[in-house]
Formats: sequence, C-alpha cells, structure tokens
Amino acid sequence: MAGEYRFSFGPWNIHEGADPFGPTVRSSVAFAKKVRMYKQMGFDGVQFHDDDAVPDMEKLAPAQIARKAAAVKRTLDGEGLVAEFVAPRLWEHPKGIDGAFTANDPKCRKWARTRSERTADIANALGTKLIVLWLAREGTYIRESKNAIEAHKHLLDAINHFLEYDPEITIAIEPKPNEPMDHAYLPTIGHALAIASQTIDPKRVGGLIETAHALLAGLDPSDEMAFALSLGKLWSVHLNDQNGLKFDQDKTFGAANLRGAFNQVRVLELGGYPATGRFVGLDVKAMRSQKSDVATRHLSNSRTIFLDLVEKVRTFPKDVHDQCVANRDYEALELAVIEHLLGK
Ligand code: 3MF
Ligand code: MG
Repeated sequence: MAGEYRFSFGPWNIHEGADPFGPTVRSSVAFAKKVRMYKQMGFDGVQFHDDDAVPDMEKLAPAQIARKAAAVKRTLDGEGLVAEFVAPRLWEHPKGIDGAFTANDPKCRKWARTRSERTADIANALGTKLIVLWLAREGTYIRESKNAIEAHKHLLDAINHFLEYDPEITIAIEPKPNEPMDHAYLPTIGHALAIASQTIDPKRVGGLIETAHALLAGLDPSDEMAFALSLGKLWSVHLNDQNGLKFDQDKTFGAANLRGAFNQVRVLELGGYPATGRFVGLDVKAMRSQKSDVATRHLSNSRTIFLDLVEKVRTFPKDVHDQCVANRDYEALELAVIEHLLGK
C-alpha cells in the first residue's frame, strides 16, 4: 500500500525551532544531510523554494543559477529522489516586503517577475514542471493600503508572465487566507481556480491544498480537496493539522482532528489520487520542545498516520455504509465511523 502513494516534504520542514517569541533551539541540518533522510523515512519527493535549491540566487547570473540547480539535481539523482515542485520565495526579500506581484511599487513587481523567471529556470534544472505559488504577502495589513481590484489584475498578469516565460511549466496555487497578512488575496481554492480559469492557459494552472490553510479559512479541507479533484485540479497537498483558528500550526497530520484527517484521506481515495502520480506532501513542523535527534518524527509520524488512515478508509464496511445511507440514518453512520476509528 505504501507504494501506491508517493510522499514528499520540503527541507524547511526540518527546522531549528525558532518562533516569534524565541530564538532557535536546534542547530541547522545541512541540506546534504536532509536529503539523505528522505528515503530512510519513506519519502521520494523533495519540495523546494527556489532559494532552497540555490541559496545565493539573488547574487548570481541566470546561467550560474541554472548550473547550481543542476548540481542539486545530481544530488537528488544520487539519492533516488525527485523534485516535486519549486516555489518562488518572494516574501523574505526586501522588495517583497509589501507583497511582490501585488506591490504598489512597480519596481518591486518587476523584481518579482524576474525572480519568477529564475524560479522556472531552477525548476527546469531540477527536472520538474510544477511551480507552487504560496502568495505569502500578496494581500494587505489594512484594506486602504492597496487597490484590491488592481491587485487581483496584477496577480493574473504575474501568473500569465510565468506561463509565457516557460510554455511547459504548470502552476499550483496554494491558497491561504491570512498570516503573514491580515487578509491574503486568493484565500481559498475557489478563488485560486477562478483566477486560473482567466489565465492565458487555464489547463496549466491548478491548486495545492493545505489542511491548515483551509481550516484557517473556516472551511473543511476534505471538501476543498474534493472541489479541486472534481475539476482535475488537485496537483498537490500539504497535509498537516490545526487546532482551531489561530496561527498556522502545521501540526502532525491527524494530531488535532483524526476524523478530519480520515475524511481527507477518504476523499483522496475516492478521487483516485494515487493514480494521478501526484505526491502527498506533508507541511508539518516539529514542536519547539522536540530534541534534535528526534526532530524528524513529525514527518515520519504524519506519513504513518496517513497510511493507517488509508487502511481505515479501505476497511470501513461498505455494507454498513450503504445501508446507513440508504436508510438516511446518518446517526448510525456517525457511530460506525467513530467505532471504526476507535478500532472497535
Ligand atoms: C505557509 C506555507 C509554506 C508553503 C511553502 C511552499 C512554509 O503557510 O504553507 O510553507 O507551503 O512556502 O509554497
Ligand atoms: Mg504549505
């Protein structure tokens, strides 16, 4: 069964534990060492920010960037890994301080386009056609600071620029409603796919759904995934968990709401996700209190919980399900689901 689903995560998921209230608590793990951990933990795909692959990219010429990315590709090949996607990290650079694609300053918007071109180059060198757009600072702290109508047009232009620059790349938009911004543009998969439909090549634009982001929008992650699956637009997921409406927690998958996790797995099963060849990505953070030698358990545990839930979905008695649905006895169905999850 493990063979049917392919798993991925990004190097940022093995991290030093800093939070807004305190410094790092674990020392950095070098990229070369992280890469060696993937296969051991049952992961085949690496998710990248552009500068995860080429950290000093802002100081390098395009040809140098491509060469450095090609070296990373060789490292991946050596480990039997593949790059799943590359995401432009627009939110750490000074020019991205007020959003990049939707910045009021045209110089910042221009920088974001050039950076996008380099992101596409890196994706090519790493051997993936998938770009992920998490639109971190594309939004506002206060509504009056931007013309939101213009901002959405800028976003459409930015996506079109990507599509024009590289006719082979595909783009998965990762919606999130807030954090770091008070409100972000494209807060849900509905928004993301609406704008996708208006691009110059809608078939090359889809979505990545993160559990926590859907929950922060007050939505059910499994229904968000179902919406995208029904349109053939679920191109990756960032599974994790979230304990209510607060900061983006990136908890271990299933750790806060096991039933919610069961339903996300169920919808991936119903949608035939493994056959699409797409990855099950985990965007999870270790607790700050976790000691270094066990600070990857959030990843391996999330994978284990996912696979346990695949088993739970597949072994849920179909006759019980069908009978409850036929009788419209959803109380009975609810009890059956809970008892199944409890192993009764
Ligand atoms: C933020 C996120 C990000 C994105 C990542 C790739 C740090 O809430 O989820 O993870 O997933 O930047 O796009
Ligand atoms: Mg994410």
